[in-house]
Amino acid sequence: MGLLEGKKALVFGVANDHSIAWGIAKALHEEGATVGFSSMEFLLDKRVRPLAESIGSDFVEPCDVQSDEEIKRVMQAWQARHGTLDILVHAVAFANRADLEGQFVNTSRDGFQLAIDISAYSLVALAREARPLMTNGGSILTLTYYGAEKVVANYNVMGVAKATLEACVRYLAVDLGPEGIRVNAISAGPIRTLAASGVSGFKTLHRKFQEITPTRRPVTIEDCGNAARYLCSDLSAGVTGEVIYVDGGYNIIGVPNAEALGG
Ligand code: 1JT
Repeated sequence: MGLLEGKKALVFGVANDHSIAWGIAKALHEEGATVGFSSMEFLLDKRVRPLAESIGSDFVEPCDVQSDEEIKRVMQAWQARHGTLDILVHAVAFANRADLEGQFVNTSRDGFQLAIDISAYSLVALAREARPLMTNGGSILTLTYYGAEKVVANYNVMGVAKATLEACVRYLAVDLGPEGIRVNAISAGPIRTLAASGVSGFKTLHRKFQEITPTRRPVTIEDCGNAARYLCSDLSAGVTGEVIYVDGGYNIIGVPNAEALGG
């Protein structure tokens, strides 16, 4: 019997089969959860619907997370179909490509607001609308990255957005905790997703990561899915407001050994 038998999960942010959100959705399904999907409209027919169907799901709704109305509409559609919600996965982020290279000091006001609105505020808005459906408590899970806490070259405004997101996780955990709703984040090592592809410096970062991280292998979307089995089930009933690293131990390293540095 799965850890999530009878649970209902809604996953925001699948783009394709390389998405961390897809790794998480697969794992939740394997544990017995019913899984629905919401992503940007242009991704749905070609990418998301076939993936959803492969795990027996026909709840696939478009959502622009910058719109409160669209978020409300998706939650209403979920309520009409499933009544209640147990698990909310937020795997959504965006920044202008131009803001993910060069100096952070050059980030425009618009670029800054855009990154924070889509990557951090959207968690608050989704949590607020999901809350009334989580009548039996629940688990809210988001995705972050090490660039939130230490400076990672080129991550720039996304680092600030992820720092904001991690603080939102803590404040939401306090607001929703009394209702049995837990809120946590997975801080994943670099994974070659659609979001990461083409970002300047990502390829090098991905290669260097494997040489330095204690496990000496890349982090996979299945690794993230496995952490999600724990964070979305009662196994983690005593855990909320946390950032859980799925990074092969990268974050514990102060100075890597000479071998890892390449000489
Ligand atoms: C976004 C993008 C959020 C890439 C992201 C992300 N979170 C992690 N990555 C991968 C990454 C990107 C850079 C990096 C290290 C990891 C792109 C679209 C917007 C949202 O720095 C070298 C830039």
